[in-house]
Amino acid sequence: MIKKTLLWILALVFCAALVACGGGPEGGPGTEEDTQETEPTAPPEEPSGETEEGTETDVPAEEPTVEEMSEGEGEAELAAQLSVYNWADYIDEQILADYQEEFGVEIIYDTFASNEDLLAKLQAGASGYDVIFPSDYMVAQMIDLGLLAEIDVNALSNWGNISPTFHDPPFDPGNQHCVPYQWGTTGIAYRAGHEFFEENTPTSWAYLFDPAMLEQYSDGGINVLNDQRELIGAALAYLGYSMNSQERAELEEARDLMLEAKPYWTTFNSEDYDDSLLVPDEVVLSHAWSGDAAAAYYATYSDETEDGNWYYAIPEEGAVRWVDNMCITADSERQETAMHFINYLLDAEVGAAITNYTYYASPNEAAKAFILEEILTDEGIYPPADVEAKLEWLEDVGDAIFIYDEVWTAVKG
Ligand code: N2P
Repeated sequence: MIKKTLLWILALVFCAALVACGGGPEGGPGTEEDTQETEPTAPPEEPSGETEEGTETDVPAEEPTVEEMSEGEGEAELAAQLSVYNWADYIDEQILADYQEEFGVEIIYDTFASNEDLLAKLQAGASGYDVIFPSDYMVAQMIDLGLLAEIDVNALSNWGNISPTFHDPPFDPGNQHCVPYQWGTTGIAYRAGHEFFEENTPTSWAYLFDPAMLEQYSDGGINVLNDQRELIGAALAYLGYSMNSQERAELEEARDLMLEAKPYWTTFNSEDYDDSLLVPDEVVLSHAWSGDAAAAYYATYSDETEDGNWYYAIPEEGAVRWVDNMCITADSERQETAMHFINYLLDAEVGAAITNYTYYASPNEAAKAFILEEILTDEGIYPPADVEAKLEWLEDVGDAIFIYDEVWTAVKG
């Protein structure tokens, strides 16, 4: 298992190296010496592909028919509705409207803030959700708990669009339950042009946890992810421990570190980067997922200054790399429709429309032809190999999860 995990990580590092070295234009951001700071260099432009709008999702005539896209032979029996539960700001809702219009399936769409919130919803029973989007470690937990339906990826005509790098992940051997949706990293977003950050780049978790550091800019507001594995993981990394530590002493040290930093934090929020937090400048620094930070950069980009207001850094002590997945709940009564919908999101142009909206990296290889060049070459979104080497996956920590719960309750209390 460990060997397989290593192989998977190596394969991903290799793939990312290809993107950084060969995927972008020569002389692009991948040539910078200091790769910690990942300031994007240009605003997005329309891709040169056939799509006019990032959200164009028409299925071309040669695409498989509804029947071919469904699991078995004969007509796909699509349900009248499908209930989808996803992370906040994680799809252009136009894509849902397009699907609805094309196939006559009403999408009931709802969002969650963390893997743990999603798990709690499912464990409460009768959630009614058909398609959900857990991260890697949570997929493993959910498989163990029997919360996910088994799927046959070979029944998905668009499965071949997914890069082989993402096939057969350690958290879901053989992709027996889920297919990858988007991937990214977790780091620090900070305000460009802020006096303190002009002189100091937040390339350490000290910027989130060291009171002496925090004192210098916390009056501008600081946000941390409202996410127990992410925040505890960052504290563990800062202390030099594994982000998957199962040691009580290490986790308690992380708790104490967070309790000392907490008075300087303004909010615990993972969902409102656009509406509050970053874009309207409610904070000056935030623990953040890569795509949300990049989206804030592009949303605040000015042609005049040729810059956005938000930069993103991956701390040198190490950071999380994650992949979110599309899975069907074990108690879904609309599994065929769920498969049909997942297959739709795996389409190359739809996959690109997702990334062109979320600014997260896509596991969909075929989508790359339609993804904005600025995204493909943005090191904050597709990190270069030396940054990749510092990233760690969150894993299912088994019974130690109870210590994480305890620590989280103490920190949030
Ligand atoms: C997007 C949420 C990203 C999910 N707002 C991180 N796993």
